[in-house]
Amino acid sequence: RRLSRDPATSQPLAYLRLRRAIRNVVEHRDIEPGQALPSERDLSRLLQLSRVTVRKAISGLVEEGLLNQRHGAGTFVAERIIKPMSRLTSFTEDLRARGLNPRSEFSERVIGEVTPEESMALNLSPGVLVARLHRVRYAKEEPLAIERSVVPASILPDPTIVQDSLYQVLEALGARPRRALQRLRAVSLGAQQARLLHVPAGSAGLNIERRSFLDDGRVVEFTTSWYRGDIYDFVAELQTD
Ligand code: 16G
Repeated sequence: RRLSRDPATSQPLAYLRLRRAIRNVVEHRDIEPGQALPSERDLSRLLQLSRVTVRKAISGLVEEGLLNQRHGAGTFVAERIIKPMSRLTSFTEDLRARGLNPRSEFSERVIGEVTPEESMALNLSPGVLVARLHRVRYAKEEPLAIERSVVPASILPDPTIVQDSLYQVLEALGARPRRALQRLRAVSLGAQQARLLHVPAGSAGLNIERRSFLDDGRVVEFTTSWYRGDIYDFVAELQTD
């Protein structure tokens, strides 16, 4: 944190301020998805910032998945939803950052006994109680994903308190996930899932399993999701050993 501040003024550095300003523009949809940002040169002239500062701010937002760069064509607000794989964020946070209003429709919010599969995933003994949430997740009227979350009832005793964001509720309970393991695989969506997601049966989807952990190593969620393949891009930065 200290490194990101100007030691003389203790103000956030210029590129971080610009990054926040552009993030605000995207969040408020002052520039719509698919539309271009002013060129690097125009931004630097307009804002009296160096090209290096502008470039640094933009490349940070490209990494976050909010902006796209097309070689020679410029920088655009991302149209598809680009999810960096190395960040442990929630659906609600991802959508809000894009100026989209997240909403959930629950078909299940109950307490029940853990199944054998869940007890393995959550590291729980047989017979223990878990909270189960089953919902379709929307941006405004558009369904984007189906999600089934299982959380130990010792952490979430009353699943009906989750109205929008599971992670916000967990945070309020002092159990915000800190680390997660995630597996993705390509699937073709069955008739029922396709109907819920408003896409033709057989459309491409991403089946994602996430197990999230607390600092003390307890598993806090086991979530299985079906994300629409026509909307989501999952990206990761790779490094050599
Ligand atoms: C994301 C997570 C899911 C988590 C949910 C919480 C993926 C593939 N899955 O959808 O595991 O439970 O966010 O979102 O990213 P919420 O706080 O908005 O309920």
